[in-house]
Amino acid sequence: MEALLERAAATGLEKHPRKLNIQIKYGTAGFRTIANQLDHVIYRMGLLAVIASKSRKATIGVMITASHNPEEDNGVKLVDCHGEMMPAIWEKYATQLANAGDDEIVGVLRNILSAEVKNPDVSAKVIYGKDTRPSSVPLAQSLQDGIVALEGEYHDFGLLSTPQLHYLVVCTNTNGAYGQPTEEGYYNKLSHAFQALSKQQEPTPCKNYSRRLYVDAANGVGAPKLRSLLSHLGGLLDVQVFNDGSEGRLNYQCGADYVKVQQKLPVDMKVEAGIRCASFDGDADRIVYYYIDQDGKFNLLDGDKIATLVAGYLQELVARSGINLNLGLVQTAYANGSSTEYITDTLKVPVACVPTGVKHLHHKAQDFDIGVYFEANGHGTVLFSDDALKRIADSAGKNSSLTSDEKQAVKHLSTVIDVINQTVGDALSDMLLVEIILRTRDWSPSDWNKQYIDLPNRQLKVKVKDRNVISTTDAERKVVTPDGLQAAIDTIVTGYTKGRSFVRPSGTEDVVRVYAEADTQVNADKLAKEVGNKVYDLAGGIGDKP
Ligand code: G16
Repeated sequence: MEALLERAAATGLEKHPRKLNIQIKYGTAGFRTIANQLDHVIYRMGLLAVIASKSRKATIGVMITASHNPEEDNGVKLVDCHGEMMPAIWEKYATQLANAGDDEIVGVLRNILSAEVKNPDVSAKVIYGKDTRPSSVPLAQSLQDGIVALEGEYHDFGLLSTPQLHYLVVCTNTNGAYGQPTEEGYYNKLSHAFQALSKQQEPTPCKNYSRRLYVDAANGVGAPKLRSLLSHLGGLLDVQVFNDGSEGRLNYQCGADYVKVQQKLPVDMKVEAGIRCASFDGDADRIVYYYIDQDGKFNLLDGDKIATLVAGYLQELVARSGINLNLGLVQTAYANGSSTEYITDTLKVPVACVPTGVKHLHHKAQDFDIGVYFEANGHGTVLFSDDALKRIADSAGKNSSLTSDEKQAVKHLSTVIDVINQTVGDALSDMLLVEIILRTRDWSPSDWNKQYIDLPNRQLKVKVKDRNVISTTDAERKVVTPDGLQAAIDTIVTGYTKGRSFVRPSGTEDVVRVYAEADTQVNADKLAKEVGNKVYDLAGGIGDKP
């Protein structure tokens, strides 16, 4: 192995040297920065993925994407053998390896191997995919070079959405028990379940729900993947795709992040009142919905609204099925205060708050038989524990002892599981889930929206010299450093009715994020600005003040 490590380091030095002495950190969703700084990082992630595969004795996934970031950025994240993010210790290894000098690589690799791998001779397999950024093509080659350098086996799946890669990792490692480990297998699993659910509901005529949906694909990989999915749906949805990448730039004035943060329509999307619209992000792992009402007003149905829709539906199915399953919902500090109140007081579903990032939400959702998790930005899914799956399957098996309503509920429940990509938040799968629920409820977007009224809110980004001077606690709701910032935020917030605000360093962009909500939009905007200015003053702001 030692000779292999030496050779891998030599290949790195020759073909993928570390050209800039810039430190990079494995953040919320892997490494993300300007694409031209990532060549050596991605080569080294190829090396690390091989070691991770040897450690797990299973297939590891790697996704090349910077998701919602601008087109000139790129990124890489590793997907562990169960389809989850890598544990914290591996994030530490990734950071060490990415920042090591070219002459230090062998030492770092040797340490990781000795800590994590019992038998270095065991074979390794890595599967990977990439988004539509032009820089993803050469970076995928760098990754492949890294895998090959440590003699790992690889499968290049080409263009994929991030959730498709997670799905493929799980299918591969469960030998097909979760689904066929192919892109076609993914479409088949989702579409068969969607069609079955639609049939189970027939012949209920819909007065308010319409099959018509406009989707903004952020000029990203979601566009071709959505079209492939639609070709499997037998016309059950009538979808018009906007921002499909044929003209505009990735995520530029479009996509889930733009629509959520700006609270307005993507550019170039002409929308008639009442039409249900959705936006994906650049790698199709997030979705938000919205519509224009009869007064011409834009209405956002974000991750919180999706979470409450899904939790309410599943809770009802569970109750009707007579199976004793506990259902919980996981949010982050960005969740609108009204959504948390609605979940707690109206749905009466237990709700937990965790720090931003899929790994935190996914992990917490595993505490429940059925764990629904969603970030307000539209990233989320539903997890069913093994025990819950078994009990639902058992119930479906003893069909004859159930009432007809119980039978129907169990049937819906066991079918809806397959519409959901449990491996990670997935715009395509979430879209199908939302559509099936809206159709079941016969709800228009405004029927959905009026379940609770969002508190007006605003998000801002503040540029600072070093965003790591801000540290937080209490699921990111309180600042620990720099000194005096939290006290200042507390004082500002007391001046606003229903005021709430927090700040945190982003893990995907070089900014500090500010969130504020209050009784009116004017006040939410004012509060965000005041807090943003405080961040600028106390945390080393640079450039324009908010
Ligand atoms: C990633 C993560 C999300 C997170 C988002 C923003 O999303 O997967 O969990 O909410 O980044 O993170 P931050 O506020 O730390 O920049 P995506 O869609 O960009 O992969």
